[in-house]
Amino acid sequence: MNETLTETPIRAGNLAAVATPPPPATDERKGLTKKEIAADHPTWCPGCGDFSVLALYFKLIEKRKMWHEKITTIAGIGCSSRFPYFVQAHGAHYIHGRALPFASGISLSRPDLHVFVFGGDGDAFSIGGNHFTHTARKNIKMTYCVMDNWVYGLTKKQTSPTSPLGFKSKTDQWGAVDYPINPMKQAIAAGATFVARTTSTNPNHVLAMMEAAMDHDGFSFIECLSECVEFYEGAFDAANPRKGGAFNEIPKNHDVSDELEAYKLAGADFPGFFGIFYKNNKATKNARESEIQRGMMEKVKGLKDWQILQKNFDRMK
Ligand SMILES: Cc1ncc(C[n+]2csc(CCOP(=O)(O)OP(=O)(O)O)c2C)c(N)n1
Ligand code: SF4
Ligand SMILES: [Mg+2]
Repeated sequence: MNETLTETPIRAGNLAAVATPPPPATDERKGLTKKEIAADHPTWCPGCGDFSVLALYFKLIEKRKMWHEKITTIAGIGCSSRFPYFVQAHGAHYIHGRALPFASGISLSRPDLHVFVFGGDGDAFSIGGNHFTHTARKNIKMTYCVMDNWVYGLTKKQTSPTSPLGFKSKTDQWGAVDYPINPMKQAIAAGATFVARTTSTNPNHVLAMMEAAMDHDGFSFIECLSECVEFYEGAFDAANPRKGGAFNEIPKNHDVSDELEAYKLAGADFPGFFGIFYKNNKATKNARESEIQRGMMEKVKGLKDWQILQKNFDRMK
């Protein structure tokens, strides 16, 4: 900021700007308030589960003292993917299913940012299915929260990859005939290094999962059940004690590094378990690539940019 100001001619009108002190060092800055993080008024239907996920994201930002310039919120397309519109920070409402490759570029080039991706079950597992698999196996550092409502909400009720058998929709008028995917199993098998499940009706649990995911150095994936009150009302009542359902946390003695055990827990009938199923600490793509870059920079130490370029061209001959 000060560099720009020194280049600006000082006139009466901009003296105040010159006198403005630089922002304090980051550790002296106060955390953002909800008012400073909230952008547009969310356009979701009243009662949509996505409101709760957004409110908890704001809480996370407040609690963990993140600042606008250090947060990036990425999404694909869908009701849930409208998320970045409502957050006052950098972000992108990107192409349907392509949020993860976009976020990967940000993560790999800006290690100082917290990269969060939000989206729906269709975005993640239909059109984005292949990106989900590859981002997970590469272990690229980011937090991906899929707001799973078991339906395509934005396009008004088509069967999604998580819709249960028999679900009547515009694409399956006689009831869904395809077996649904299990997001926990899918993520574990793909190589995700943090795999958790929560539900928007349990705010404390959502926040706890978001915090743990954010602290994980790698690809952290959260499936958050988030009811579509318009096209799949009551889908998750069986997971909500206030509606007579059961919220069962993962047993305390579960070893999160045990992949097979995590897989078994993921196979429980709905409502299943909630919490962290699986976690391991293998190196991220971010770390592996920066190691290569460090080695390369060492080799070209002292050379000018054009000499490095020439060396590369020579190697291609
Ligand atoms: C390439 C492409 N194909 C299809 C669509 C239409 N489309 C938009 S959102 C969507 C599905 C959204 O479902 P989901 O990801 O579950 O989000 P929700 O609305 O349920 O939150 C589809 C098929 C699109 N926008 N772009
Ligand atoms: S259609 Fe469903 S998912 Fe979309 S905003 Fe409305 S309740 Fe939420
Ligand atoms: Mg959906």
